[in-house]
Amino acid sequence: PVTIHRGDYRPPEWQVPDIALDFALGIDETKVAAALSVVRQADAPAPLVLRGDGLTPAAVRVDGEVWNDWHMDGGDLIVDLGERTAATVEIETVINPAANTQLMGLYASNGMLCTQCEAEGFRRITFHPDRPDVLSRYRVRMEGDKAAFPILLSNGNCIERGEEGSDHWALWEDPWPKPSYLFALVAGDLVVNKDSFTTMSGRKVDLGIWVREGDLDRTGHAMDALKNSMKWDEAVYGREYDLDLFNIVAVGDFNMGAMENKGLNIFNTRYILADPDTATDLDYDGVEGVVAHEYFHNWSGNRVTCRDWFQLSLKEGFTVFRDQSFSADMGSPPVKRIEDVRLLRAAQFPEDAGPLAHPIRPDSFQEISNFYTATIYNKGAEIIRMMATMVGPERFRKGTDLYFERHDGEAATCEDFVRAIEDGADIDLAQFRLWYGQAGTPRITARIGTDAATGERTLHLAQLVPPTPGQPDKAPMQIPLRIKAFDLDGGHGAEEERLVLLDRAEMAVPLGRYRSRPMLSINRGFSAPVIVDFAREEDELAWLAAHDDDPFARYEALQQLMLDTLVAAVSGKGGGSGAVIEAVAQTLAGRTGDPAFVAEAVLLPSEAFIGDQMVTVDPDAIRRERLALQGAIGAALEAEWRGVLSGDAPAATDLSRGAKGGRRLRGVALAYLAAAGLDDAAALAFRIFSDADGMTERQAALATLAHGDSEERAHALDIFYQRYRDNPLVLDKWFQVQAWSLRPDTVDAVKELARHPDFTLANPNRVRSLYGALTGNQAAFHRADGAGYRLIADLVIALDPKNPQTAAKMIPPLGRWKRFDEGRQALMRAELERILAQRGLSRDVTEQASKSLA
Ligand code: HT7
Ligand code: ZN
Repeated sequence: PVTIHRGDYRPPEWQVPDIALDFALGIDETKVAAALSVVRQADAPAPLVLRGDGLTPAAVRVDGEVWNDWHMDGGDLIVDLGERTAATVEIETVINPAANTQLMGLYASNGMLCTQCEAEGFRRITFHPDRPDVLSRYRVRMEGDKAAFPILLSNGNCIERGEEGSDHWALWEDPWPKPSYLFALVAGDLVVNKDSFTTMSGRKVDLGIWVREGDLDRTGHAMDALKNSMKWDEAVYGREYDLDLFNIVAVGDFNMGAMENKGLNIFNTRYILADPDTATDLDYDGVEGVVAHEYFHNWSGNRVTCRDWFQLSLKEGFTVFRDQSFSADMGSPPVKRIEDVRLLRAAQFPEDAGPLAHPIRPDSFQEISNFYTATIYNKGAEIIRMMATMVGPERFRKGTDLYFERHDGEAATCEDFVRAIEDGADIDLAQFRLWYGQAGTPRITARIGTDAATGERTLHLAQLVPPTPGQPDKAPMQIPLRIKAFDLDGGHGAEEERLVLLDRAEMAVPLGRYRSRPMLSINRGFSAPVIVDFAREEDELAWLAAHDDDPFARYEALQQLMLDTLVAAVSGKGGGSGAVIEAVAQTLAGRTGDPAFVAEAVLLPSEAFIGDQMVTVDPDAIRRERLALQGAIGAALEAEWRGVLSGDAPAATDLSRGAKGGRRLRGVALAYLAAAGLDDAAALAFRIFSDADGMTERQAALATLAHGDSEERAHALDIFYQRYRDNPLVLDKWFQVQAWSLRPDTVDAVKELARHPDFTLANPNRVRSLYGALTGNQAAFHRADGAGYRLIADLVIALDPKNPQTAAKMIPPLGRWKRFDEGRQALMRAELERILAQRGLSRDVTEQASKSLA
């Protein structure tokens, strides 16, 4: 495969200011006639390179004449336009949406036609430069059978429509120039939830959420989220929507979460459909967050787009930061921060520590689809967050205002963003820029020193950015650390939080005079995406868990206490669980304040996160010790957990913060009681399952039962299946809870479930719900005999010819082999080699598997 390098970027030789597309729609055959008005940018004659993937040109015309000066270069169409500096190039292609199992380009999903063009899907529809720095105004005519496709949608505004026999057609025009990756088209039998929003300048925008008949009453939450997002972006960033129409369409077969096409977002149904009976509170939050994310792209991504795909984090990191801030404002800021950090640690830290590590602005890639990663998205968001932390909200807003003003209508770079923040917020980010180029999670060691004569305390900080593939040596970064040193003796007066900018390999920070060692709260709010090594005694962590005034820091202290206990137990140096039980009890005692926070804080660290603390991960010991600690906490605090569960659950229709938090804590309480092995645990879980009036309680109880081997387990799984077998999103949950199970036979169960009549490789949600859940189940996936690895490799091999993008996403867990014992290492490598030995492997899987072996 060819490697593309960031340094090789050259501006386009031809621009395409206008493009007219004419679609004659059919499920197995769609004819596309494209007319590209092209304008040469280069001084000297240059061939027009139009990218194509699986296309054959049925006809080529230039300025209305049949044209023969063209040839194919691989899949691309090269048109020789001689001395011309401008021309209209017309090309006809024919595509088969029904055969498009990759779900890129124009494809059929459940009888409807839809598109996915980011990153390089447009070239599967028609020949085009298909690069984000070529921006065009689009005029799209679509025609098709009225009965099959009663609804015809594209970007912008519908300016004309008409009928011809059994066909009808629509003409759409988008006034805003856009790159091809933002093009979209939908044709199908859909119903709409209509609403409107009046923008800050008083313009009325028509809103529509389009779904299948029968799904309409599950679109209310998405609509509320959309209107809240539009309002929030005006209030917080001064960004107003810029078309008279904003449509969202939900499709069942989708490779990712959603897509921000201009004026016509296309969503995975998972992030649109929600009602209390079928969606959990977390699903509701997911809908809100993704609707916001896609809407925010209208400015951070569409109005200001990316120059090339190496700049992907310019739109994704910034937009994730924006959607995180929005969700925090809509709910509980500390809980949202905990969730975001937990995700970063679960998905991004391992990526940064493994063979696929890359900076948020990568230097090279083979297949761009492989770079829609937690690093680009979530670490990218952390890097924007650090800039916001360093300058504060007002100056940050000045910076973003300047960014939008300077680059509106342009294809920009990460460097453009940093420069706008520098100029608008008045800050020097010269050293901070290293975050864009250096991969790896910085490790900070912290130590408190004392001057015995004066009582003066000093915080000694040292940073190390670990080597990553292709980057053996790293320079020290600029790392903003929010710190506070509490004085337990009261001699120090009121402590202030401080922002320390660690910008050298080593640094000493004077703390002041403290009679006894201060309680140091460091990286409060997770102000930097780093790992802090700071040895603290149990009692210090317990004090911070109970008293720190930063809720995130309280959560961190309790997690660290749990982590230290678990790591010690796994390495055979366990000192008992008393301190953890005591700290959990204390936290639980404050549950009336914010039950969602308490629920997060008392959760044990995941098996994977415990493994990340170890030199060699021992999945079986981690499973054993984690279950033991969970059981001990469950038993010791049985009365408290029962207290949480006593009384009725909040009504499922109550989506207030308190009700959601209450349900979350009830789920945690049930899990602790079950882990304690109490005689009535299965019966209790089954009763909660049966009495539940909504999916949050029902799924939590089912997941708890799924870990065990009670009669109630089989019964509940059967009831759930029978009730929801016709609802694909809920059926995904049925597959998922079984693949998450802590039972020792989970790999065999997953193998069996893959043969279930409702399992299909054609639907990415279903694949993720079964196999994705398995790779997240550490002890199952890493079963010592390699059965988990074999299953995933078999999946990759079977899925690659159908959907290489989804297949490639399953590989990274196999690439973490260096972290395991020799036996597992050999088994994991053997599966990666087996994948690579397949003939006709996609570029996506080849890149991921070969890099994973390195
Ligand atoms: N910007 C969107 C990316 C996306 C995508 C990328 C590759 C293949 C399929 C895809 N679907 C959507 C999603 C987002 O970040 O908003
Ligand atoms: Zn995005």
